[in-house]
Amino acid sequence: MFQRLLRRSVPKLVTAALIFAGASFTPVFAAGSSDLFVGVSGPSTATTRQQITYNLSLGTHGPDSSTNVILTNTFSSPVTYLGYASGGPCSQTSPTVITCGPLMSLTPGMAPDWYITVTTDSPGTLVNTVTGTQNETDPNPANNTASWSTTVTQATTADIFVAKTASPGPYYVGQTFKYYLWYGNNGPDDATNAVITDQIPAQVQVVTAEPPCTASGNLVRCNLGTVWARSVSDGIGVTVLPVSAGTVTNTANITADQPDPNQANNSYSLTTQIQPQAAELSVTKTGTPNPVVAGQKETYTITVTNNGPLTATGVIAQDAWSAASGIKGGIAFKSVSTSQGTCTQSGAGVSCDLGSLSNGATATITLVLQPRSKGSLKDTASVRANEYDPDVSNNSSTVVTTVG
Ligand SMILES: [Ca+2]
Ligand SMILES: [Ca+2]
Ligand SMILES: [Ca+2]
Repeated sequence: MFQRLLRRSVPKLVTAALIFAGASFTPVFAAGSSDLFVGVSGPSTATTRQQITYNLSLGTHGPDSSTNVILTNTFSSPVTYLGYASGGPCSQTSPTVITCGPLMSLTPGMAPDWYITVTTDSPGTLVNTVTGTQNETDPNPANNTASWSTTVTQATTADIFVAKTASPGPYYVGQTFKYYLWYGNNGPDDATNAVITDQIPAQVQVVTAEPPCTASGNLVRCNLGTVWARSVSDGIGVTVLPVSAGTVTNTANITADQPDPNQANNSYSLTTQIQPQAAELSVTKTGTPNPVVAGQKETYTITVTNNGPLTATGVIAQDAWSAASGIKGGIAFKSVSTSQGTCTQSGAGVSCDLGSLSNGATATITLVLQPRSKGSLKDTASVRANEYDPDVSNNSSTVVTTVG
């Protein structure tokens, strides 16, 4: 049904079109005569990615007005169209063509200026050829085209970079340490308005940042100004206070005005491990004399050291002895004393409650035993505290004494 209707209607439409084309027809725009002219100017030099603005001028010497005026900008290399002012509207129809207009009526005496702005990534000579068209017959087509040449040089580039280090670890909750920000410029050109930004994770709080860096909360920003080509900075310290244990990954970024051919080194991530609050204790012991004569006294000196960083609390040092071989006559406990706290003996051992030891402090325990016959005497001291100890390898110490 529908196809039959279509078949019937098509011949009628064709007939109507033929009648229209064959009739005497007067166009809407009267094709008068108008000497349209155009001009173009712009910068004679520019760099890649720099904005280039062209001034497009147009007018007519008459006698009639120009109507439906369109200016076509044809470029010798690809451009990016950014916008127009005082005219237009314009649109980019291909990488090398920007079309402006139409201006419906341009009367003799009118001298409008249109402006368009582009950028280019291509160094070399950029030629913009502007051609005006109109509905009217033009007695002088030669002035309907104008062109402007701009020498485009490659913009400067600078390979800036940033790096980050930290003061030597380990790092503990409650103990400040420093991050160091480093930066530089591999060139080839100087970098201007270089800025480092570093958003430090909340696990560590920023305490202070050295100039030229400043901290706003945990965001560190460093306005570096100009970074000379082929230069490397000193480290800029940022003092932080860890507030929770775990892994902290922190990324610093750097930017500058110039295009950077190597973006990979414009950010730097540093991972640090924050330990729980800790006190690293160690114990050493010596025994004199060695060898000792059976029946004589053997004196052990046990030294407990807190290597920090926190004060150790509830420090307990224990010491146990035994016959590694021989000493059938047994081992007699003679005495124990300590520089702090109290020691108690029980069987073949003593336990000393040393209380607290501040960072860097030591406590000394003196133990006297008497092996009663020949053999080998083994004596082991150990230490522990309430705080986490990141290195337990040094928490015990053994001395073997020959009894002759
Ligand atoms: Ca003309
Ligand atoms: Ca770079
Ligand atoms: Ca230890």
